[in-house]
Amino acid sequence: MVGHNTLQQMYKEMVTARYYEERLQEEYLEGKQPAFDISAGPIPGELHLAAGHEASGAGVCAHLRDSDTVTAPHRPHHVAISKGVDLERMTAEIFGRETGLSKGKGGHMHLYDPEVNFACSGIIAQGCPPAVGAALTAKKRNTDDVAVAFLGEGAISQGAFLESLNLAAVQELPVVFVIEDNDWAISMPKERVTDVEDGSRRAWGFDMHGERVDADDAVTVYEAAEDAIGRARDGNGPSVLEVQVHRRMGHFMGDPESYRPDEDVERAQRRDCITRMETRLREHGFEEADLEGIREGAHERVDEAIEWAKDQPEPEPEATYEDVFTNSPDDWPERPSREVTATDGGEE
Ligand SMILES: Cc1ncc(C[n+]2csc(CCOP(=O)(O)OP(=O)(O)O)c2C)c(N)n1
Ligand SMILES: [Mg+2]
Repeated sequence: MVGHNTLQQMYKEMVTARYYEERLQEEYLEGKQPAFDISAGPIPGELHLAAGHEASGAGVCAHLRDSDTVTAPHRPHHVAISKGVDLERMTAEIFGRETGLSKGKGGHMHLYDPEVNFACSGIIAQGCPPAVGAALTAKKRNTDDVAVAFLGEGAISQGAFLESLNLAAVQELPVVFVIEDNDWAISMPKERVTDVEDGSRRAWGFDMHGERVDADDAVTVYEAAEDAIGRARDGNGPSVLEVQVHRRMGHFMGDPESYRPDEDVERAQRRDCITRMETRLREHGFEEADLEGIREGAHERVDEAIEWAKDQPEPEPEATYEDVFTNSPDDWPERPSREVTATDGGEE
């Protein structure tokens, strides 16, 4: 059963993530018009928004602590916020500033916060092997930490995902794979890339537990994740959880979505997980003023983080090659010359 404080916390994270992306959207569009120029403005490059996915991040991460590992894909903001990634430094990273999580060199798809063991990547399913590695580490070290890998339904046929499932199953690792099914992989509808309607069934081929949450509801996600993460933490092995979410936006900012039927866009707008969460909160006795108070607090926090980030310095051009290799080639030590002795290859 979900408690009062958890409900409040999940709602706070969801409205923080939604408003954060609304603000990013405004900032992103600055300078990119009238002809869309992806490299212009304060946030150059691609931007993938996760509006409509918030229930998944909040419901899953409610069971996690800082020492648990989370990996996310290219649509990471809601998960990062729910995992407790530093909002100021994350924002500075997205704006390419020196004080960003990766000194402004990673951008919005490559956020990394070792304080809370969070990382994401633009390569789909790429987060699965590192999550398995983190789970293996936890098991070898005898901690009860767990790892969670988020991925999209478009990534469930990737080798990285399937091989990760196999290793996790064989080694009984404390890892949960969370598939966010938003029905689309860029412009490709789900049914054109897989015949499996319920992606959590991928688990069955590895004799692993798999479950799908169909409701656009953070509380239902919370309950399903409680089982999956509890199972992992108690040493009872991995599982797959698929969560139905909705992509309220284009694949990335600037996507004209000409491939997408109007009814699908309308459905995503109608089935809003935040509206659903507000109904849940009212059922649990929250008043409108409580909800308004949570929203206001979240908006204030976001506005502050964005203002702070925009004030941060940009990295010096000379810093471009720093942290790319462990050392710059100029610093590499002289290689000791190695005597190469010919062998006849068969004396013994
Ligand atoms: C290995 C790899 N192949 C292709 C791409 C290009 N790509 C970026 S996002 C994407 C679709 C992802 O769809 P899904 O996993 O469902 O996530 P969603 O965007 O719907 O959240 C693809 C194919 C990539 N980033 N990585
Ligand atoms: Mg998808």
